[in-house]
Amino acid sequence: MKNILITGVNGQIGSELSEKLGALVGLENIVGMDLRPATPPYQITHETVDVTKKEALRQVIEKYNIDTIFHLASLLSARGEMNPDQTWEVNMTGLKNVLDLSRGKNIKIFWPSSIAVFGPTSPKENTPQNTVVDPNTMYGITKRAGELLCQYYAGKFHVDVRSVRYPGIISYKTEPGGGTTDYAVEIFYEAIRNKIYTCFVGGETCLPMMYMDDAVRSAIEIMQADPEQIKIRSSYNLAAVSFTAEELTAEIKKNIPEFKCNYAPDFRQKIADSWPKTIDDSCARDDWNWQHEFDLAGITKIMLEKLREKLKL
Ligand code: AKB
Repeated sequence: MKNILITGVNGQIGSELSEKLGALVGLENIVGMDLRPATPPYQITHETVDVTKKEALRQVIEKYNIDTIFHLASLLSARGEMNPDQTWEVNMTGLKNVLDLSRGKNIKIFWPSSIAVFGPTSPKENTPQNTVVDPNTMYGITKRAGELLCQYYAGKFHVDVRSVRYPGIISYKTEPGGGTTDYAVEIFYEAIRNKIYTCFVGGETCLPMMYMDDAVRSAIEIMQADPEQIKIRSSYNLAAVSFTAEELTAEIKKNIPEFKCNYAPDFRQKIADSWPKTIDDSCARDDWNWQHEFDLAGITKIMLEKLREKLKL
């Protein structure tokens, strides 16, 4: 990892991954790429380029002599349902461009998949690494197809591509956009600002979640692992904690007793119901020693503390 390109750098994960990687290899060795211009503070070189434009992407890779790509640019599940065509285009063409341009070039790739690869008939509890995958959102379909594409390029063209199936990611720096698990971030903002939140999934909805620091560390650790440790070239199940919206509310109430959460499920409920409640990530734990750090209490404490600072409340 000498010259790193991060696509989708302005997004929830990209903005934090760039900081962590900067501390590791030097900010001068990181290029951020996004559809949108750079967001302040301008710490790294930025290229405003669309991942679906292969020639423009090639120029960025060549200009900076890129040897590692964290390919994060993607549309998420809820937004994806509003524009399935664009979701296919960004998620599939973008990934195929990155894989094609890395063939024969010794470029290592990290690409995030998601629990969205699972669907209505996948087991819901302790969902195994290998099981029924029948996604019913365009986002989930692109993630599953993307996993198979990664596995194919690794096998046929020896592209060193590594991937994890992220759960919902909770963070305070950059807000997520367009995901089904976004309620688990929005709830903290509203608890602090207004002490009331209307949650778009029901209180009983249980989904796997992870704090951003764990998510970023998993990406770096899987990329630092020896190639022999990476036995799965589609994507690894990855887990930290699972909790219901009600359990999250109860944890926030320990800190803000007057906080009230109402539940008004919308179209995202069906998506949430199709996803696992808990995940078996023993392959990641066995193969490259994955371990999460943050539990629900830890996530709640840090989110409330950091958001109070950020919102000056
Ligand atoms: C989403 O909700 O779409 C994402 C995901 C679980 O991949 N956060």
